[in-house]
Amino acid sequence: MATLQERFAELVPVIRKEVGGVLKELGDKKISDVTVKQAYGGMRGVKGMICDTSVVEPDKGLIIRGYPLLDIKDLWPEETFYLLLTGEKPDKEATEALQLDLAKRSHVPDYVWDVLTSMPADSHPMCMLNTAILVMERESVFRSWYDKGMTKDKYWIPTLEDALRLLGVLPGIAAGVYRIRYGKGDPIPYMTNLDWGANYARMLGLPDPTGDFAKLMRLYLTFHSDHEGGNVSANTCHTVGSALSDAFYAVSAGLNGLAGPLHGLANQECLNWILEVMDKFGGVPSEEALHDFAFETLRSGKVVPGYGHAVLRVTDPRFAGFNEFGHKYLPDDPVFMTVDRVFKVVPQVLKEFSEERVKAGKNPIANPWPNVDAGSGALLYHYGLTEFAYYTVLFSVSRAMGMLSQLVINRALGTAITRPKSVSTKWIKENA
Ligand code: CMX
Repeated sequence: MATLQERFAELVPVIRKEVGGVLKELGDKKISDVTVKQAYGGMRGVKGMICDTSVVEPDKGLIIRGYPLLDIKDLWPEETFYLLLTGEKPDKEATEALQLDLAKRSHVPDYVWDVLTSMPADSHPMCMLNTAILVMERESVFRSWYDKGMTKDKYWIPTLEDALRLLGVLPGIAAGVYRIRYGKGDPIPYMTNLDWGANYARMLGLPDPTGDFAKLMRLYLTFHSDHEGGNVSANTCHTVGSALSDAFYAVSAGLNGLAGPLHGLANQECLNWILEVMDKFGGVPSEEALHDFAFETLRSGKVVPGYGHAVLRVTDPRFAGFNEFGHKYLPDDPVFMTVDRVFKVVPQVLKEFSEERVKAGKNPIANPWPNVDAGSGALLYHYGLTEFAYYTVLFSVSRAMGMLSQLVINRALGTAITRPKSVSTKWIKENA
């Protein structure tokens, strides 16, 4: 089977023709209306952008290139990247070629370590990761070709090269951030004969005698890779990339959005909340205790992290997949048992609290079910990754695959610079 680069090169004329045809035939059709509430409300539900890598169905969750996530949960992350970009699962030969391509690009330059080791000791791991990505921007092949002069039809070629460089180097940087930030010793180099996910697990330096942690990392990296185009990280990466900022700028921008507590940072908040409950009740709490603690959290004006979603209206299949992993590999772990019990109790609490909110004239909580962040932390904690401020970095390495595949596709299609029209409150009052 063709390498990723060869296959995507074959597909570029095909997708250009397809999109050209769609635009010619359907260009003037209407696909969405926008209410005033949506304009003020984060454009929720407004159909105003295209993403072909994945879709999120409210009642099904993530579907990558037509495959419901749980049907492809055994794909390794690099295979997932191939699928995201081309719409096809790679065979063994194409996977190995991609693994080699990533390994060839995995060397972290010394200047990155110099910058990271000179950052203040209390820097957030997400800030360290993003700083490292930005200092590597000088390596952008896209910027170098652009500065020399390049025709638009070639934009995707150096963008794919930047994407591979970033994906090659990200596990090493991310693992290095962990080791530097938490005093775990020198960064560990990438091993060429090991897959991408297992490499990341190994470079973190945590003991993994059974290889189960590497299995978790592969699952984790596939699960977090993409969630269609409108979420904060993907949408931000897309917007910044649409200005022809290179992949280093665009991915870093997206990850800065992922660092927000309502988005990717929720996974650190989530485990924090679980440990707080366990601390308060001296171990795995009873369902009654959890019920009361969840209400206490909500009444104090805080969110229950890991629950709710802007699009989903069912249990996130990513949560379900992690939950299955927990039941298989660590059923007796007290943190996992607490997460599992929270899953039994919190949806009902959120439903009740939502009714209270509605009676008080507030918005209902649209989705009381767990999202991806509710379950992953307990699994990482079990394998010794106990520094939960680090968890969003793991999410970032994975999400880079989705953002980069979307970026490369958009470069191939020559997608226009993002520029929606904003209106003023005065305009709304006069015109709505
Ligand atoms: N706990 C408490 N209140 C919640 C809630 C939760 N888990 N989920 C939603 N609500 C509240 C919202 O804060 C909002 O309140 P206001 O109207 O007073 O602002 C109200 O319910 C309506 O929100 P919604 O329509 O149900 O959800 P949104 O699309 O506005 O927000 C999300 C979605 C994820 C930000 C929200 O559910 C939330 O804050 N969840 C907790 C944080 C979290 O888990 N984030 C991770 C999401 C996954 C990811 O992107 O990585």
